[in-house]
Amino acid sequence: MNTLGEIAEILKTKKSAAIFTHMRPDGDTVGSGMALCRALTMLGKRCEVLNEGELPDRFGYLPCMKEVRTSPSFVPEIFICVDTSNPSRLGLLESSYAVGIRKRIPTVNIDHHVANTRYAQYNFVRERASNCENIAELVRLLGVTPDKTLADCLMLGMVTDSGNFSHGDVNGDTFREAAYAADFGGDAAQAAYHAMKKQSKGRAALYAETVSKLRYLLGDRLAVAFVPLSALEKYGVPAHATEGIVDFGLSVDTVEVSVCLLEVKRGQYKVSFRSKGEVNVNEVAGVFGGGGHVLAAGCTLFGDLEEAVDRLRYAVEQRLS
Ligand SMILES: [Mn+2]
Repeated sequence: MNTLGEIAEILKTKKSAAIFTHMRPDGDTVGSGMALCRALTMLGKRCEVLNEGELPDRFGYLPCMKEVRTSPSFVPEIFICVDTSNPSRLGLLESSYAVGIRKRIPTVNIDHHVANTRYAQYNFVRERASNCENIAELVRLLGVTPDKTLADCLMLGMVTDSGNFSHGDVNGDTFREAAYAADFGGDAAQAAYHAMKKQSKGRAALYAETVSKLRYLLGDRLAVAFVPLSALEKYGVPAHATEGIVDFGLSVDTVEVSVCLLEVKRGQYKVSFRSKGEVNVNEVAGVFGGGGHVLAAGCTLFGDLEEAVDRLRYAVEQRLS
């Protein structure tokens, strides 16, 4: 492992960088990427942020997000992955990353996921409510004074990954870094509305239908939500509109673990987990080849829905006291 100070010194010696963000991008990965890109650009370096696909509209309130590209436009002196626990999380960009390694482009990994595999040449992994807290510290170590755009990018990641400062892993550092971003113009209220709360009528209807069909297992300690492909079609919403549904189950007082299964194609489900703390859902997701954090994780399951629910129920049951 390296220190952020060492990584700052390495970045200062490079004239250009490509910043990789993870698939199904969230506010923390794009916030980390754009904030760091802006800092490096202010230092006179050529820099771009990459993501495998188009960004969700909810990040569009920050005009700089339009600059995120789906493929590299130049060969940089260094690769930086942010908020990405392993290279397969880069999705379609994993091959670009692998080509760079073959060309001996040095790699940096800056992340906050407990399951991070330390896959780069230079690694900084520190568990925090958001990776943007790590990036805020790096920005200071780079000697950059944030402008409003940079501060808004940091705030986006901190607000979204901390559940609007409500998750169990929020600590003093979260608030200190949020205060730092706010001091330079980062708008927390705007981030919370545009990136978290705002929804279309279709999404509101999908949400209402899904939570009305919530199932309770293991003596009401496990909540299971299911979103079939047909529901996305019925309400005309994209798959990422299901984000947040898993949090509803956890709000029920008896529930320790909440799960949401999103049917991505016939017989294949993207599974999201949330825990109140008794169960380490990073471990539960790990049983099925996934991972994430102690309180929030994900994996993919295949096969019949009822069998998938049974496997999840068993894995959670083993970890409930
Ligand atoms: Mn994150």
